[in-house]
Amino acid sequence: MSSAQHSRIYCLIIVLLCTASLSNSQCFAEESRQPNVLFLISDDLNTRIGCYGDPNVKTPNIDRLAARGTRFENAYCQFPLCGPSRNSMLCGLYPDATGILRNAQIFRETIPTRQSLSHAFRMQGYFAARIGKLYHYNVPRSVGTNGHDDPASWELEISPAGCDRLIEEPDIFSLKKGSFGGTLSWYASPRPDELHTDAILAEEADWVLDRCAKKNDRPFFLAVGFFRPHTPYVAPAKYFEPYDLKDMPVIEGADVDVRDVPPPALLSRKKEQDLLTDDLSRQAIQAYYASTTFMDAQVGKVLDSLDRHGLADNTIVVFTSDHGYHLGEKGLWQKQSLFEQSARVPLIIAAPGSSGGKVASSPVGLVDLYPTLTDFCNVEVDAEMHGQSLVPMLDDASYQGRGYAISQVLRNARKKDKEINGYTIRTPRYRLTLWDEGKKGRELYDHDHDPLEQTNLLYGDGAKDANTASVERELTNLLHAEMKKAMPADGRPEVKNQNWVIDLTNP
Ligand SMILES: [Ca+2]
Repeated sequence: MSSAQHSRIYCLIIVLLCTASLSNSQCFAEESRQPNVLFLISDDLNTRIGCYGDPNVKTPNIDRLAARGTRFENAYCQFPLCGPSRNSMLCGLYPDATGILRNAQIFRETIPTRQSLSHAFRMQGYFAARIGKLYHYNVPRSVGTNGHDDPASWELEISPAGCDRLIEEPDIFSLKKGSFGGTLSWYASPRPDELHTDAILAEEADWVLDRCAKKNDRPFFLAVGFFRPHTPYVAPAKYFEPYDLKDMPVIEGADVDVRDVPPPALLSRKKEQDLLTDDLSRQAIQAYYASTTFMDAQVGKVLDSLDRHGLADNTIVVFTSDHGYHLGEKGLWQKQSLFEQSARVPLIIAAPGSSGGKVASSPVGLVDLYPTLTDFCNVEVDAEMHGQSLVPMLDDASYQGRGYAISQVLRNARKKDKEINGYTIRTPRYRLTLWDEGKKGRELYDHDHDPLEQTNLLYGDGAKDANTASVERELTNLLHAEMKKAMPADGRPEVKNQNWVIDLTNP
């Protein structure tokens, strides 16, 4: 072989190598265009925050996220309780299809082959990490453990515990001595931010984002689940200062308000709440607000970290909560009602390349987040979805989409023969709620005239006007159609208590 032939062959090899490496780098470039996801979720946060129009509560960081994204004015959880809501949201299915209607259970016990939201991202090469509470946790006892987590959902899990869990429990005031998770309880901590669990979560998020920025060969799905303002409302004392006790809004006239409400609607009330005087109510509201502002400050640290690491331009950011929260409305506190205060959640999505400060008002659900994020990030999913993609609303906030949201709850969940199922549908104008198919009560509220849901248009046995009757009929049909879509042919999947760590070698 002549040297000319040699050099031609070398040239050919070099050209082939270059072509191969070019197509590789093009391929990487294409992959790296898949956006990252930063999924921020608060626990038990209602819409009493600045960008939702609350005049008192200070949430400058959530507000600035809203200013650069789309705020969903009418977003609803599918079940106003941690475990069922989070399983529904992270599976993209209604609770009747996940079979999870109680806390301390996970969908791997009912529908083990379902890919959770972050699991779907993992299967397409994303790095998925969890910091804090995404699935159900027994708060505060499980803080510092993985709680009722799904290991297949994450490549990395970080579950820190701060002074609120490790040191301060003996100092926390509670309506029921020694009970902090399900009972109204609060404490203005003398310790600084950085010792508290939620601040440690933000610090860990900074560490993970630093790693993602330095080693950016794969897009990431980072989920950060804050524990506040879930009870116990523990926050550093300085966050209590902006909230003067005398200014805390105590609800009056709840007894009159609920006279037209069927009894199952009020069954979330807890006995110890009879102990709440007006003064204790003010303290509870103050501590809830303080915890909200403290959590907001931690959201700010994570958003700052995203900016500092140069990741904001290619990251879609979601901020939400697992359900809303009563602070005395209807005589109720906490969650598990189907009224607006408990079913409604804050939801903000800031997508790269989208203009900010938009407000979408058509009703949407947390069940929509799975199809939205997979759609936006081009993550292929070949599975049934009960939600809709909200991507069109990120472009045009006036887009109506499906136009309604469904929530449900289970009463007497521990007494099988006394169970009552409640379902509610929220349209842009109305909320219709049926208890045991209406046999145990019906409610209809007209939000155009009654945003606080104080007049049940279906109360009493008297004749209804033609319009009310027609709205009731139309919404009942819509609700039934959606319930039918959610319920598997052979009923809710049964919970089989088992070890839910699935075989990751054959996912
Ligand atoms: Ca919760």
